[in-house]
Amino acid sequence: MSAAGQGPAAARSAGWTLDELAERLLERQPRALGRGISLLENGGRGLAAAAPVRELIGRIYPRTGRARVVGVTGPPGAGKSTLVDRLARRCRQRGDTVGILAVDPTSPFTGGALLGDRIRMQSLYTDPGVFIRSMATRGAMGGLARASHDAVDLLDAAGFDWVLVETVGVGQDEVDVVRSVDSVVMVTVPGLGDDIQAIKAGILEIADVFVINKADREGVERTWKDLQMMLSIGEHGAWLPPVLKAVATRDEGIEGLLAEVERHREHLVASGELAARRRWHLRLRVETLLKEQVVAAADQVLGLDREVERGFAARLDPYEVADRLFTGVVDAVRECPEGRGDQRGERVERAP
Ligand SMILES: Nc1nc2c(ncn2[C@@H]2O[C@H](COP(=O)(O)OP(=O)(O)O)[C@@H](O)[C@H]2O)c(=O)[nH]1
Ligand SMILES: [Mg+2]
Repeated sequence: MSAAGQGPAAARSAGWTLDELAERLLERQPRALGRGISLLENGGRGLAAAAPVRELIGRIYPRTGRARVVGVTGPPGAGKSTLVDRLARRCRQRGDTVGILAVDPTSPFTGGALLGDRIRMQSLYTDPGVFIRSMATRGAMGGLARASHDAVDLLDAAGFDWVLVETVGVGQDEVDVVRSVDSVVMVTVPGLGDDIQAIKAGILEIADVFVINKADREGVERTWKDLQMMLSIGEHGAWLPPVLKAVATRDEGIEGLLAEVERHREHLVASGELAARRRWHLRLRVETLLKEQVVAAADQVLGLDREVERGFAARLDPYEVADRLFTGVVDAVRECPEGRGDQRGERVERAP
């Protein structure tokens, strides 16, 4: 970690050093939260670019682990944002603070929805106990998941009692996003037969609570039965995911949903699965970072494009090209451990 007050340019451009940013974040200052998340979004990839993110996370990470982190996922238009809005209000009524991350370009939180929805949600924006931030789906593959995991850490460290993460349950990137949450709420609507097939493919295994929203529409019972059927044949451990009904726009079913989310949380704690899940999430994040680091290092040492070009021209197989790049990284670390920019290199033995 660098000396105090020596924050990198990204933080300094906001007029604050990294230390000042971290301090204000931990005080839950909205401006600092916004800046912090922008930093995570913009500067995460590569070796040099990752430095500010790494330093920021290093400062705030010791304060994480307290928040109840809930993911709300499902197809576009299912009512996720409306549900998140209602859940947040419930939490506020109990005196709890709420951080909301909308990883969804069509979210009313990000201005993508009907005017009425947006106006209704505006009262949350003016509540100092609520912080709302949308994260863009732009950027490189996998980058969104990393940035959103880091952002959850940030809100957690800032001391929000709840962190609600809204995400569209479609692509792998979105599935990865919910791998930072303790409980996954899967939202569906009546009559989406094909949709349930899609759910089956990816999200079913990771959903802890199902909500059939828009229960004011026809076909609720049918969808309810379909889901129950799927769950009865599916694999699940000690926790059988409940299937609830809600009409988010009328605030119906929200208390029940919150109760099930809390019951799930209690189950996670009592069974020891909360720790197991968090350990698993840490593993996935470490793996992702490690891959990024190795790729970035290979690019720095030998040049990824150059080696691929060379391999292509010489008709080398992909294993050969990858081996050469990897060996290049290993050799570079052996020859110049100080070049890694930290003390860990000292333990790397020099090549004979
Ligand atoms: N009829 C009905 N409409 C709803 C319900 N919940 C949300 N909606 C509407 O469905 C639309 C999409 O909701 P939104 O929360 O933006 O869905 P998201 O894309 O999943 O976040 C909005 O116009 C909501 O007002 C519900 O329970 N019943
Ligand atoms: Mg939405």
